Amino acid sequence: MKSDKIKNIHSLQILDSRGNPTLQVEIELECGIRAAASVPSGASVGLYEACELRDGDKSRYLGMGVMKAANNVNDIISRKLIGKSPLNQREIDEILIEEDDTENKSNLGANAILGVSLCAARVSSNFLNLPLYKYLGGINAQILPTPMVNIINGGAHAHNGLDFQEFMITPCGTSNFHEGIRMCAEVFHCLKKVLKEKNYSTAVGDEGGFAPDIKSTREALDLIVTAINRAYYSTKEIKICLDVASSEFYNDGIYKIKSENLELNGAQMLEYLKNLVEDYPIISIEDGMSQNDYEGWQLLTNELKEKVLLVGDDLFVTNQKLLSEGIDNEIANAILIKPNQIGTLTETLDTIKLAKLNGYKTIVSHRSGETDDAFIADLAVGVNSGLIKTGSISRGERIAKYNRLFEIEEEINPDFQKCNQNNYFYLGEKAYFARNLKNTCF
Ligand code: 2PG
Ligand code: MG
Repeated sequence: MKSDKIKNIHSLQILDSRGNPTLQVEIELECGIRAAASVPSGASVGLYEACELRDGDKSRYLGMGVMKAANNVNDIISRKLIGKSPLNQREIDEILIEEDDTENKSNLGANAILGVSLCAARVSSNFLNLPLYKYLGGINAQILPTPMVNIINGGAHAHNGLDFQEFMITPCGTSNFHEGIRMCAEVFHCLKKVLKEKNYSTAVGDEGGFAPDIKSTREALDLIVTAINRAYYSTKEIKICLDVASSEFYNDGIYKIKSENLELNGAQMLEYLKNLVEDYPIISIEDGMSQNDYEGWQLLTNELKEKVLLVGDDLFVTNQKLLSEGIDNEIANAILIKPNQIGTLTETLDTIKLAKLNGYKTIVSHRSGETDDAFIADLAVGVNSGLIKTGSISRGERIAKYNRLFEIEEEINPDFQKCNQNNYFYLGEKAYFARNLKNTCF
């Protein structure tokens, strides 16, 4: 029998899509099987996220190096894990958590820990000769996620005047993943033409969406609706999702919307968002209120939970405890899932399980700083997440995830061109009424 024991773990400092250092981890088993995984990094980071360990040495990569984290993998973590089987994912992750021994993984670094955790899963799937999504989800890993495709970048992801961070589109009622991406790609290309006609820049931001110097949220939304129509779709077929990322412009109880010279309290922010939902085909709002404005979140949820997905990103940071509090207080109805916010695969899976048990939608997500590692594509299928947010129809590190999903779709159902919604998470018109959605895909 070939041995599944870990023989070697090695971490290398590589670069992410913003040109900042990040970690790649490689694991080799005694039987010679290997795998590698790399770690993404955020720009608009939630206050309660696990800690990304950076060297802080200003003379190297302006302090952004991750050599300490890499050395933690090569030294402390290697010593703990060599000889163990990566097939015991929970045991591996528990050892990492115990060795770190801090609430936010600041000792070894969540980047060091996550790299090893993800790599353990991938090397296990290689050992068992299973595709990663099947290793994660077994024979139940059958459903391709609906994409939320970023087409305009603002906030911390672009140097323009837009306060909101992400403007995304999502296809409704297509019968397979390929078709959904095709529709979004067509709108993306039409938006480029629309922007050119208006003499706006068509350069892209961190997540591959355009980053024109647009003057307001409404102007961005108008341009998107024009592009949807220009691509011969209606706003019944393609809807809009927003990541307001409002924690970035919230201070002392006030939301400062610079582009419109507005200073809003929680109740006024709710009115602002409500008006947008009334005027545009918006079906999902992420971080509509700040991570520090629980009251605002309560108002938002009471008012809009039957109409749109209210997604907690900074609010929950993929953390079971924070999600539990949200569930108890009936806040939000969906959660963004970013493995590096919490730091291990096991904790990520536990948070997803808790969300599903309580009827919260799950959206597996990239970070604004990415590598070409497509782990989250397999994760989204493995856990039947239903939704994925992984950037625009441009930039290799975003496309890597879509291309991986194309491969998975063909593997799951070679006849996908003809398939019905049984193996595709179908977001029909009514499906956005999130609480009633429980049976759609799980
Ligand atoms: C977000 C993410 C990903 P960042 O806020 O949802 O889009 O951005 O990785 O910069 O936190
Ligand atoms: Mg977000």
